[in-house]
Amino acid sequence: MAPQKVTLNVEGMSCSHCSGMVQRTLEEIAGISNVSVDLNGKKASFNADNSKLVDIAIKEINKAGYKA
Ligand SMILES: [Cu+2]
Repeated sequence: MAPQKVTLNVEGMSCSHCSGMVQRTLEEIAGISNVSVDLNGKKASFNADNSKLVDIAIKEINKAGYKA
């Protein structure tokens, strides 16, 4: 199965520190790759090996203090 390309809206990022946090949070999740975070566009994009990882990504972003 090919990884699915996912884009999430992320609220609460106000500077490059914030987008860096979201970036690292996503990169730490096994099965998620090609992470890119768009601070100005308030989006995070990545490849997910399965759809469960999308729920995990949302949970982890929210846990880090941002709103996906
Ligand atoms: Cu910040």
